[in-house]
Amino acid sequence: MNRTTNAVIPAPVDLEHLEGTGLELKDHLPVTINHPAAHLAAEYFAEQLTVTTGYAAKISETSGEAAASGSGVVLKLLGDDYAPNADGLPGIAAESYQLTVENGQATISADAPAGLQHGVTTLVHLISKTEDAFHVPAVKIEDSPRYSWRGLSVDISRSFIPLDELKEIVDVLADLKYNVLHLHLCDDQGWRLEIKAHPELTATSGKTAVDGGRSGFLTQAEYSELVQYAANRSILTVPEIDVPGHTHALLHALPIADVGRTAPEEYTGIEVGFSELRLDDPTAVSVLTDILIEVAELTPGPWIHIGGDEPLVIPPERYSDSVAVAERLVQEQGKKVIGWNESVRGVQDNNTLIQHWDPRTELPSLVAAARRGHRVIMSPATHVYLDMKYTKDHPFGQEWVGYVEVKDSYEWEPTDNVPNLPAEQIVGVEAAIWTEKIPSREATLSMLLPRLAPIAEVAWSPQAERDLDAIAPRLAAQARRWEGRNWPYHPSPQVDWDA
Ligand code: TNX
Repeated sequence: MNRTTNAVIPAPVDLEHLEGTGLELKDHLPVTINHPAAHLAAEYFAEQLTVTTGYAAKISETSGEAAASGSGVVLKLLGDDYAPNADGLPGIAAESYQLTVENGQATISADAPAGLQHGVTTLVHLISKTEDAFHVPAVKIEDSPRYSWRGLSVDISRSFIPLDELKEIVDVLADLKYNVLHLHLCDDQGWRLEIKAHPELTATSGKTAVDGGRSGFLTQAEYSELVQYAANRSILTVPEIDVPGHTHALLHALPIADVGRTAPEEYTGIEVGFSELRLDDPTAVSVLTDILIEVAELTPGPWIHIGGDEPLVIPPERYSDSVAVAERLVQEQGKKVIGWNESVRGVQDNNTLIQHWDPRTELPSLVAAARRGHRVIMSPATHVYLDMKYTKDHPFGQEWVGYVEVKDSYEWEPTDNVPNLPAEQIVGVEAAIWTEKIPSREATLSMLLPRLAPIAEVAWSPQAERDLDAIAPRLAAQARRWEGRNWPYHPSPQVDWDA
């Protein structure tokens, strides 16, 4: 078998090899679209074609049913309603696509632009180099995602990640059909989003980071540029303003330390759970409101994440009340709420989404919350915390939950990760990268890759007995493309990268 004929990650629902010739790629490859709304996907393909092969694409639009003749790529948009669903996502039907490659032509059809984008991504994954030509084999693929929410949470507080690198992470996400970029914008060690009502937040806490590492912040213009860049790749941005804990950087920057539980010195260590913004205090509530007004205005998607994790020093009742306040303040800005596990102790609205992360605690309360109607994002640290070291001697990352090798990120099943959690309440899967011990672009990308690929498959592909052998050869094939794109990955010994 030519493994490159089946190199696609995440694995499609159905892939059938066809007789006959596939598609030979060449410079000025014709790409024909049937509708202006297919243009973004065509441009995305053109970009990927160039980075993969060096060839340019020639995009043209034909009206109605007319399809291009001769050799090339045809994108057919079949539907006309592309409005996002109530979660701000395209939804399963809109992300589905069909791809046929046969006799010199690749045809992708989908109801919505998101489906076309996934189709062209699959086409790019199928490209293989034979001697000196680039070739796509003859195949027929029918594909649609298992879960509608497939995300990555990125901590830019502990170590800052500048706009260009965040865009690169978005490129990696798009390449694996992820559709949510969750930004952890503030924590004890740094504040990373410009807030016009309180410029001190970034003027002071934009300058700090763990261990004097990478600091900085996103201006509002940069944040909007990132949100748009992601949206152009069918990726929704979810900002997180973590309260009431993880708030030392805010308390350090603003003269309201008396409504906090920590001293005003900067904090650059990696302890968690020691800070508190007192949301029983009107000044603190008004500052948080100012912040949420701007975050809501800047964010087209429906969600704001309120964090709520690790309230280790906060009296239980005050913690629950604070979470309820934060939930209400976000809703007052017209947004829906997400909180980490612990927030189930305070949230009032069953529509609030709960993000499961901690395998050690909160499991019964999480199950109870799901039974009350809360939907759940699955981010079990043991499988999807990509700040965990691969092995003991790995130079980057932490190990509080253990080591997360490629196999661990692949061989797990969202529906049986938390005993008794009703499967129908699971909205999807989100990986996370915390940056206490991830100080550079190289470190970040090599923690993400390859592990983001198996996790993408858990979230996208049909439920299956997963074992590493099923994905290892495809990881090796995709790694060639990662090299071509200068995306560093960790060459885990669990995979034969020369296969
Ligand atoms: C737990 S995950 C945290 C973060 C840390 C992370 C390190 C979560 C909701 N809280 O504050 O950065 O562990 O792995």
